[in-house]
Amino acid sequence: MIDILQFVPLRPEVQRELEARYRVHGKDRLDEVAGIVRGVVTNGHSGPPPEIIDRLPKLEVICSASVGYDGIPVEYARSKGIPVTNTPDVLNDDVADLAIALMIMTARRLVASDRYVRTGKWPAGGEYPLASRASGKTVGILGMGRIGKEIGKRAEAMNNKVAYHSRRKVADVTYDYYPDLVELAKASDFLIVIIPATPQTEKIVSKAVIEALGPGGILVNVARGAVVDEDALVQALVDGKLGGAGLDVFVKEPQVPEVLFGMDNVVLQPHVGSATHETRRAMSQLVLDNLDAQFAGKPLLTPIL
Ligand code: 8YV
Repeated sequence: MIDILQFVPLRPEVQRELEARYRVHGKDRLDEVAGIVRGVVTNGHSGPPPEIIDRLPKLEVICSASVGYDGIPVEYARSKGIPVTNTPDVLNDDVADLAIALMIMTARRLVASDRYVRTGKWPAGGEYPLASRASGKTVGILGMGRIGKEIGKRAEAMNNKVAYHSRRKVADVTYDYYPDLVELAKASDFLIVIIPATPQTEKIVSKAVIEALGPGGILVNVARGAVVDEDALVQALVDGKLGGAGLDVFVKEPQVPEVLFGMDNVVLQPHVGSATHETRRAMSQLVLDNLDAQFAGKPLLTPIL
């Protein structure tokens, strides 16, 4: 049997299949099995780092249960002739749904109003304060890839005007393209962030972008914490220079700036973009399918190119 080093578990029904087909070892057995493992199962945050890759002389493939791969040294692996696969497309709907949910929940203050009811404040407090519409507005999308396009469809279905910024104009969308992110933020009521975390995108949502979105604007981040200047975001919210934020990702997960906890114009989620039974199963299955393809000598299904 082929030996696999597993950094993160797959969904139980797929994990059983993985263990039926391969000899699976946990990270804790790295020292004993480093010389024999031919595949690694991981996710976008868990490596393996270059120094671990160097300890695996027989490694042929790294399969990640994630669409993002900022936690995997893809170029380094590639330089060693080791392809990396991820799990695109199967999670597009979940992440797009969450982005729109965060947009609506933040604009309409739904988490705070829910808390108002649950804590028994309604009877004495009377009508909950008015909030803001999440439709009929301008939704700016940073990143027009497969998930960004799904977000655009949903935003348009809510009678919003959609505009976007990406490195270059995308051929198969008709939304207004803004080559300058600050200008997009100025023109938007909502700015939804769905770009990969790379050295080039680190803190791309800068203080200037946040303040251009302004006191009437809401930032939604379903990408990675690293693509936003989190200190500037927090300060803008504290100073009232940003209208609100719906955040599923943070720089130092699972640590979240505690000053955000008391803000009714902020919605916080624990990185649940793809966290449904259906999607995580599909991601796990795609990991297994890529492993099987590799060791059957067939083309990988979703290699990172
Ligand atoms: C998962 C994600 O949180 O796909 C990604 O890039 O961030 C999420 O789908 C994570 O990778 C766990 O599998």
